[in-house]
Parts: sequence; structure tokens; C-alpha cells
Amino acid sequence: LCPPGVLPLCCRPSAWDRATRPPPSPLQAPGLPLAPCRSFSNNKIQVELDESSGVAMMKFKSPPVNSLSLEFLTEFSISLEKLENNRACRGVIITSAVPKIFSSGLDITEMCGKSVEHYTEFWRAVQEMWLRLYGSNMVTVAAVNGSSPAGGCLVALSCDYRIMAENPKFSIGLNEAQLGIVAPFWFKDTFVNVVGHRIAECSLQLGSLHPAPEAHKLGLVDELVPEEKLMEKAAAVMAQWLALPDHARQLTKTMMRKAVLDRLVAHREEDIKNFITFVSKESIQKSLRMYMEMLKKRKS
Ligand code: CO8
Repeated sequence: LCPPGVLPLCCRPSAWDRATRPPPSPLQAPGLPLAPCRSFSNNKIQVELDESSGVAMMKFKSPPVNSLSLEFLTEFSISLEKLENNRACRGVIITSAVPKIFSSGLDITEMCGKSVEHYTEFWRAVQEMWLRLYGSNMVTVAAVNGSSPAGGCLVALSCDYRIMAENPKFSIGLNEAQLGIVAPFWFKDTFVNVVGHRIAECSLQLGSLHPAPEAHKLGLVDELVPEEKLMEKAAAVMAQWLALPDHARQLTKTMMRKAVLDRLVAHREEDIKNFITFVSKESIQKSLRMYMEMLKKRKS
């Protein structure tokens, strides 16, 4: 049932591989050469891996709003795969290099006036990104340093832990209903697993975007910190999670997430068909166009 290239968590050999690898080297003493650091970058994302701590820093850098275009999603999945396959990497902190924006969610232009082939490719890329991130063996921490609607919220929800800058101007949520569209079942499942059924039900039906303090109260984000302390806090949380043996943490993560992951894997093609049918409707196209116009008007 597995899609090509994505192994379910339970089948990945790396859980046990990682468990038997030596612990990360202790912090380096002053005067010694800097810890080995591997970085790679593409048009959309920059990644820096500190091999001594086993922690990668992944920064979205696709101005103006880090929208999740087909190219972005592809680069995101490739970057996650590279880190997942790197035995030196045990955790990744995901954040944004664009001021005030974590990610504006799926790129709406990818869902407007395109061919069925394009919608198929785009939606498969959205699924792929989620399967890789939600099913990652690595510890994943979202350092949410700006607004994070819809698909941006999904990225944060898919991580193991969310820390948000405490600026009330930054909001986060699955606001699809406000666009006249419906969050797919696996967006909903991911949301329910974080905040519980009742909060997810209200928030999804209203398409709520929650300002950071409210998001914290609802449990949508785990912690709020002043913006200047965000990365320091993310590193501290990561160190706490990495202090545990990888195999125990990974198998526990599998136990918690497998049913939700398997559900999409089993219904992947059907989910693509549903997306195409839905997004191709003239009424939905109209809603999306109107929403884009509203964004432009708000700007002027
Ligand atoms: N996709 C494409 N373009 C976008 C998006 C987006 N998601 N968001 C913003 N843009 C564009 C704007 O149109 C604008 O373009 P231009 O410069 O050409 O006028 C540019 O980016 C900058 O945007 P703003 O001027 O609005 O920037 P601000 O800094 O003032 O605000 C925000 C940033 C808060 C992110 C704001 O742009 C915003 O609210 N954007 C909309 C976010 C949103 O609602 N995203 C939902 C996308 S749908 C999704 O992710 C899940 C869909 C699930 C599929 C369901 C089945 C159909």
C-alpha cells in the first residue's frame, strides 16, 4: 500500500539503525575546530545540519509569503528525505527566513485555472510532504515565527512540538472554510490529534485563524515565547527530546501516528480524485479567485 518513495514509519529500518548508533559527541571545548556542519540550499529552503548535535535547521525562504507551491513542496520533501537518510541527523527545527510569515499555506494559484494533470501533480506533492513530515523518524520542532494559515498550520501541526512567537498579530489555524473550501480528512485528523475533537470541530467549521495567545490556550501551539527567544527555546526543546533513546521515542511516535498515516496511504488515489473533482468545480474556482482578489484589495 505504500506510495513509491515513502515507507511507513513501522517499516523504516532507520529506527533501529539510529538506536544503535553512538550518542552525539559532547559539546566542543573552546579552541577546538568548529563542529562539522553540512548545509544545502535550494530556491525555496535552506538547511544547515550541525553534525555534532545531530540537529538540522530548516528555513523557509520563499518571499513574499512562503506559499507552498509545487516547487516549494517538492524541495521540502527532498530536503526532508535527505535529512531522514543522513545518519548524522536526529532532529530538525523548521522555521522561516521571511519576516512575520511562517507560511501562507498552499499556493492558491496552483489551484486556480490549471489542468487536471497539474492538480494531480500538485496534490500528490502536498500528500508527499505530509507523509514525510508527519511520519518522520526525526524529532521535528516548529519554531513558528509568523502567521501560519491553512497549509502553513498543517506543517506546524505535523511536527512533534510547536513553539510560537508571542506576537498577537501572528495567527495560525486551518482557515479553509473561509476560502469556501474544505480541509481534507488528513488535515482534520492531524488537527484533532493535536487539539482534540471539539476544538477542531469548532475551529474547522468557522475557519478560525487564532492569534498566538489564543492558539496557545487551545493547545494548537505548545509554548509561546518572545520572538527573540524563539530559536533558543527551540534548541532547548530539541535537546530535551533528543536526550531520550531514539528507538523508544520513534516507536512511540509510530504508535501514536500510524493509523492516521495509513489512512491516507490506503486512500491516496481516491483523495487525489476527490481533490480534482472538488477544485475543478466552477463554484470553487470562483471562491478561490474572489479570495485572491480580496487579498490584493486588502493590500491596496
Ligand atoms: N497563495 C498564493 N499567493 C498568496 C498566498 C497563498 N496562499 N497568500 C498570499 N499570497 C500573495 C498575495 O496575493 C500577495 O500577492 P501580490 O503581491 O501579487 O498582491 C502576496 O502573496 C503578499 O500577500 P499579502 O500582501 O497579503 O501579505 P501580508 O504580509 O499582508 O499577509 C498573509 C500575509 C497573512 C499570509 C496573507 O497573505 C494571507 O492571509 N494569505 C492567505 C493565506 C490563506 O488563506 N491560505 C490558505 C491557502 S489554502 C490551503 O493552504 C489548504 C487548502 C486545502 C485544500 C482543500 C481542497 C480544495
